[in-house]
Amino acid sequence: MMDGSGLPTTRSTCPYCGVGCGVLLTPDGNGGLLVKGDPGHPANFGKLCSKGSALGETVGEEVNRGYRLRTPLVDGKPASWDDALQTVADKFRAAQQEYGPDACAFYVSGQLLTEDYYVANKLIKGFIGTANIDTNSRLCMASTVAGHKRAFGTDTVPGTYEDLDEADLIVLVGSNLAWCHPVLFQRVLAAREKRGARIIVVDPRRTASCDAADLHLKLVLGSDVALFNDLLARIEDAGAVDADYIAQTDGIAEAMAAARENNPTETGLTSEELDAFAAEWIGTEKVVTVFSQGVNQSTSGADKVNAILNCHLATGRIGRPGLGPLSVTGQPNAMGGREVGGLANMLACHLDLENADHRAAVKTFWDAPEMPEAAGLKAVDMFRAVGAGKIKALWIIHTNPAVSMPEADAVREAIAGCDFVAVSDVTGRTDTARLADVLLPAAAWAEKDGTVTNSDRTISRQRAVLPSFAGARADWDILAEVGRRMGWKDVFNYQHPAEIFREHAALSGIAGQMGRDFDISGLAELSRDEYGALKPLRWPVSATRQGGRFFSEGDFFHATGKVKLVPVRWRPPAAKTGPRYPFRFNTGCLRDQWHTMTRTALSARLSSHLAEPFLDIHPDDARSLGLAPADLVSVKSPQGSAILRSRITDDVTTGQVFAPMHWTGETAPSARIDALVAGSVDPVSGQPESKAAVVDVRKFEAAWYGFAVSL
Ligand SMILES: Nc1nc2c(c(=O)[nH]1)N[C@H]1C(S)=C(S)[C@@H](COP(=O)(O)OP(=O)(O)OC[C@H]3O[C@@H](n4cnc5c(=O)[nH]c(N)nc54)[C@H](O)[C@@H]3O)O[C@H]1N2
Ligand SMILES: Nc1nc2c(c(=O)[nH]1)N[C@H]1C(S)=C(S)[C@@H](COP(=O)(O)OP(=O)(O)OC[C@H]3O[C@@H](n4cnc5c(=O)[nH]c(N)nc54)[C@H](O)[C@@H]3O)O[C@H]1N2
Ligand code: SF4
Ligand SMILES: [Mo]
Repeated sequence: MMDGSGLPTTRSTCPYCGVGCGVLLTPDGNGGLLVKGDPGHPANFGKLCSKGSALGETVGEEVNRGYRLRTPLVDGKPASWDDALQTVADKFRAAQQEYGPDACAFYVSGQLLTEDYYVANKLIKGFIGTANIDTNSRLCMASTVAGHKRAFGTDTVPGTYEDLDEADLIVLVGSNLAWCHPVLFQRVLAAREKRGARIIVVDPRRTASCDAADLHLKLVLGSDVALFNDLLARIEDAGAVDADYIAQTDGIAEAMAAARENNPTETGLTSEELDAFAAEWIGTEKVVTVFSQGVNQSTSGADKVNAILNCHLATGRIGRPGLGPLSVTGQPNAMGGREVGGLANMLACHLDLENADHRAAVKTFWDAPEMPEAAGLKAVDMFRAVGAGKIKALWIIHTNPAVSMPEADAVREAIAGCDFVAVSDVTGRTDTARLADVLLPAAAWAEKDGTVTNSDRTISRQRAVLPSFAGARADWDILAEVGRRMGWKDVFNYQHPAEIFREHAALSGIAGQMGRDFDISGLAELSRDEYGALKPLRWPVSATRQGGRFFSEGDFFHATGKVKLVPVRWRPPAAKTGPRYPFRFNTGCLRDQWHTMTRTALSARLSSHLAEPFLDIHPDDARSLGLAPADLVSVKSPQGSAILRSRITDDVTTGQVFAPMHWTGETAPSARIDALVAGSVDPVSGQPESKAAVVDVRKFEAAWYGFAVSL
């Protein structure tokens, strides 16, 4: 394909959020890229947000200089690939043999491509022999995975993006779609424009998404279960339970009984607000409930998910056009990671680690010597085990846990103190990479080939259009090479990601035969050229089925052949406010930064939006603390402390403060937000409560003034 000026153009996928927008990439001949939205991609039809359209500013010779790794480093010194890879293989082999497989762990990322992820999961579960692989998706999507599995028996997103185009009511729960999934938000706005769709935002703080909302429910942080239980009871009271659909479900009586024990005043909303919400929701057949981190990142995250699903199941509003629950995934391949079984309590292709038949099927397929029988350590427990010296060899790939994990200071110390840590990253300039014993230069986005799955099950290709910088290698290639050097030459003998994709697709066929939802066996015979040319397509892709929606009727994956309503009860966040820590500490993302900023901070344009770490605080609280606008504040929690610039705003309620998560030891050493966050986790999903720490806030009286922000 050529662009207007005759340069060759390649279709690929944006490497940021889970919307999964298609991009058209045109190398400019000087190592740089021109980036445009792909009009032919079903996720974005040519649109891009600020981050996507600034992608060109994050690549190229000039950017790479000083930022990208040039060689592997062993103990901080440049080393050959041969030495570095052999060191990783030897250290993992030694830890496995001396202390047993469970002394090994991988901590990976929802930004890996499916092929990378598949190899990581196969290497550690099938060959090193431990389920100690977890991913930053534990901090992101784990509660949704747990909620889906409890309700559906599988981790299935039932609907599609087209449902947003056809909905009459869109409810955003704990989702700042306008900033975090901007192109989907454009679709929501288009639905409003076209068919008068109404928008309700459920969020304890006012966000950019509220600008377009007909109703903003500023509920008490953590009280979503109370809100949706109230709705469930009212659904029954209004006679809106769908009798035909309910016949295909289990658990309505128990779920309804729990909902009726509910006390909706826990939401802090007025009865008028509760009435208005219920009237809109119950009175509108075509309702899509979109949910994200305000739901997931909570010690009742899985219950929040099921509280939402219960309302859709009770009304039968699922699996049909224009309606249904829609979990929007954060990372570009959060879904792919779930498909390959990248979490410590999953197997592969939506098969279950605890199920002996599933284990046997995967073991045979992989020709694996070992297969763990129990779930491995989930992220928070994994880093605690690292801190306790139980993990002797750790490999961190494509994520920056020394910044993004709760208890971040303790996590940083744990990594620093671990016997052996390998890190794969594109840059050495991260809080985590600086702690590595072996640092491996990974090929970056635009230099590597593979697939990703977005929030609505659409699989798209990412295509290499630039040469690998300074010999950097793709993550799958690094992992496979370590597998070979550990002695498993044949099973990790991949030459091209297409081979890995075909293997994954073939395994999914076995999973499909075992009654699982994730089946892409229709792609198991793709030639390398066909893989090269693969167009975006939605799974499942099997002999009997392609794409579509789930759960309108029939296709249920529990042994009972039914879907489940799960009884859930409200409970408050784990950390309690009190005299020492009087403020609830909410956190989240900004429009123009991506996580720990390793890529977006390369663009001056993106960095100018909100340039320094800040804390939003209500005017009444600011007054009682004697704060003037832009004063520095000292923020302390039982876990740690930070110094931030105050922004006085009634976007937050009194007693609640908000800080963006992005700044790091590299960019603002006194503003490491997750140093303040406790490691409390959801008992079902293991997901940490990243949005509900408790803190004290004081005016920062600087004896000396040394607050530097460098980008
Ligand atoms: N610009 C940008 N976009 C991104 C990212 C990024 O870093 N930058 N990251 C991507 C990733 S990985 C993710 S996971 C997504 C995150 O996308 P979102 O989940 O939309 O974003 P967050 O800002 O984490 O949180 C959403 C909202 O939850 C609210 N909230 C907090 N507690 C509660 C609660 O108890 N109940 C309710 N109802 N709401 C609550 C917060 O006030 C916040 O406005 O964004 C993706 N997109
Ligand atoms: N308090 C608080 N904490 C949070 C959140 C919150 O809302 N509040 N959100 C949580 C969520 S939802 C998420 S998803 C996490 C995200 O947190 P992280 O995953 O830790 O953040 P990233 O900055 O995306 O880290 C990605 C790393 O991969 C590197 N990288 C880029 N490309 C490649 C590549 O091709 N290969 C390799 N090997 N490396 C590459 C980048 O340089 C970077 O160091 O943070 C979580 N932490
Ligand atoms: S909406 Fe997400 S996938 Fe689309 S361009 Fe923006 S960051 Fe990229
Ligand atoms: Mo995320």
